[in-house]
Amino acid sequence: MKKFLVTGAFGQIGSELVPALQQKYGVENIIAMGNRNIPQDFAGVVEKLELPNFEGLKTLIKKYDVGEIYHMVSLLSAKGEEVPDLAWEVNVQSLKDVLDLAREYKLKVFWPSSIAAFGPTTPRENTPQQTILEPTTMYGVTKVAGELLCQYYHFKYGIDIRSVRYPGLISIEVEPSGGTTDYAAAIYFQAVKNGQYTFYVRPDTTLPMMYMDDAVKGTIQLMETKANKLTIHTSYNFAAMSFQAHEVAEEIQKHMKLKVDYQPDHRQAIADSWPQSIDDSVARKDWGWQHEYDLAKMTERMLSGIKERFK
Ligand code: AKB
Repeated sequence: MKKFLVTGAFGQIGSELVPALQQKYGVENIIAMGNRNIPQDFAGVVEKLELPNFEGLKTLIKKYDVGEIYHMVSLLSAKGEEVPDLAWEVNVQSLKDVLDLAREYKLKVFWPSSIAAFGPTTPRENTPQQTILEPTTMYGVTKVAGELLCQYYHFKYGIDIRSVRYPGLISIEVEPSGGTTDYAAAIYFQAVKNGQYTFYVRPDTTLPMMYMDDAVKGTIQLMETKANKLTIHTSYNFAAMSFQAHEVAEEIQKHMKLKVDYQPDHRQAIADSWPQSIDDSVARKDWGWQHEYDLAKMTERMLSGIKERFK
């Protein structure tokens, strides 16, 4: 059996995608590649490599006879504004390397885009699949460039590349860092640990969000869909729920005491440049995407999971 290579395997998505792939395809068939935060007790095949590194990646593909890559490594929006040159290198150059290797070794590729591909000129409500892409962050610029590269390689070289535009992701295993939507996950951890959270956005800030179980399920589902069903070769709109910042606090307060205050910082402008809700009907039609978690169900799961982890 050809192997699966996951780059960014120990980041927020990778940490939950890898176990799901291991369970589905066998632990020995998943190569988890990362650079930092590799857990000492990681159960599986692990490789340490910092990207971009074309030759290093090529060596791994040959060593393990890789057939599919989930290329998850990415610098997120807030971090990308601190180090825009590095964001370009990591997000775009490493994708170009993966796509060139996909040509050479006939690889199937998954690559994550984001709602950050949209910008202030995009319709903010129920943002359509095909619309204006004029992001104002370097992260968003790398996502638009990446989407177009994926589509180009698909039509020019026939490569099977699949992608979704992830909303803010909320998960128990790894707290996100360097993103704009991080508050929606951080509040759960701070609620359990300290009973207090200071938002860095206004209470009415509304963004599309998704619980990680749904994100992982949808990602694998897209990769398993027959190629002839797919009509989008840039990246699929992908959505579950949208809520205002104060609504997540109120949902947690139904379960426990939590004090919140609001001190908006530079991330507010990024949040304000993104859509508030996403029309993902094309994903639902083409490959049967359906989310399971809403805010209430996610909150129960997050609070019990975090309490269990830190007890
Ligand atoms: C971020 O906030 O930068 C990410 C994203 C929406 O892609 N979570």
